[in-house]
Amino acid sequence: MAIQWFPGHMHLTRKAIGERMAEIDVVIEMLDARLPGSSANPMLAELIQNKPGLKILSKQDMADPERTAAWLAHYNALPNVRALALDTSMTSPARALIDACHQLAPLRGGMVKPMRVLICGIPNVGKSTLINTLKGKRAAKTGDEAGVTKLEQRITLADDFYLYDTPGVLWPRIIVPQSGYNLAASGAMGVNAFDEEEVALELLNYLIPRYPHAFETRYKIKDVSSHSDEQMLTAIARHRGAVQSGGRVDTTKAAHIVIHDFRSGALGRLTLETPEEFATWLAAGQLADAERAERKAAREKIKKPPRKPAA
Ligand SMILES: Nc1nc2c(ncn2[C@@H]2O[C@H](COP(=O)(O)OP(=O)(O)OP(=O)(O)O)[C@@H](O)[C@H]2O)c(=O)[nH]1
Ligand SMILES: [Mg+2]
Repeated sequence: MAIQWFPGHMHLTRKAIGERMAEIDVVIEMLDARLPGSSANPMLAELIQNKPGLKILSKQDMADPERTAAWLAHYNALPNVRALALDTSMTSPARALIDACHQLAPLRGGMVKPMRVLICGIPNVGKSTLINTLKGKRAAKTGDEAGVTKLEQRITLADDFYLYDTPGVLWPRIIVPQSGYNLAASGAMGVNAFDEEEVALELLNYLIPRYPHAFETRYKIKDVSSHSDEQMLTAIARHRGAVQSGGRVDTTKAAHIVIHDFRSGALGRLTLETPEEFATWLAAGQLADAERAERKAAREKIKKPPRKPAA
């Protein structure tokens, strides 16, 4: 089943970002380095129009370094796009972002024409953490759950440099099923939007063939590649003592553990997609979406037969 999450405040944020855009010089889109393609908002291109854009891959300290390098090369090869990877809590690398903004909007700066930068991205990606790191203190509230920032907030970094923190937004329809799972795994969605067991099984399905040692080390299970995903979940439950009375293993609890370990980095540095994989998923998602639209149009045609011309 496809996972979707678009609560009402996201509609309002989308509208607020659109209205603010006229007075913004650089737009920073924060992507999760473990799922760059899936965490990119397809609505953003239309919102930011022709503004210079900077992509920040956050949480690079938890992502596979080789894959982060591949994603950066992919973005930096695109026209008018610059990309940097950061651990958003580290001060000196975060300051590279200020230089990048000045390069992208060289005519801005000074009291008369202050630099105005808007930071947007999916929930829980690290927008507020980055702002606090740049500001050097807790200017914005942060937290390990989706939807911590509720209202847009302006932070003055220097007399001539303003940053706008925005609440995280997703988009009304996620057409790539893998993106739905990856977003749920990353913590971008509310806990009631998805089934943890389904998301954990998808995580195991993708990660075990690519990072078998991470699972062997973390859960002390030998030869993980010979296990099915369901068997892995059961083995993890046993390893963690998630066994109910009567000896039944608690796979719901094991699913929660897997997701938690992925989010906290306890499984090591892992990335859920490569640029090539994401391009394939996106093409399939777009095709399925076009077919869905066609079927819907055909159904509506049957429902509403054309009116007979007036006699
Ligand atoms: N390891 C690591 N954790 C990070 C990084 N950036 C943010 N986090 C953690 O991710 C969680 C979410 O961070 P926030 O800054 O609140 O995220 P946000 O994008 O402002 O989220 P919303 O306001 O909900 O949209 C927090 O627990 C942060 O400590 C990073 O670069 N590395
Ligand atoms: Mg926030």
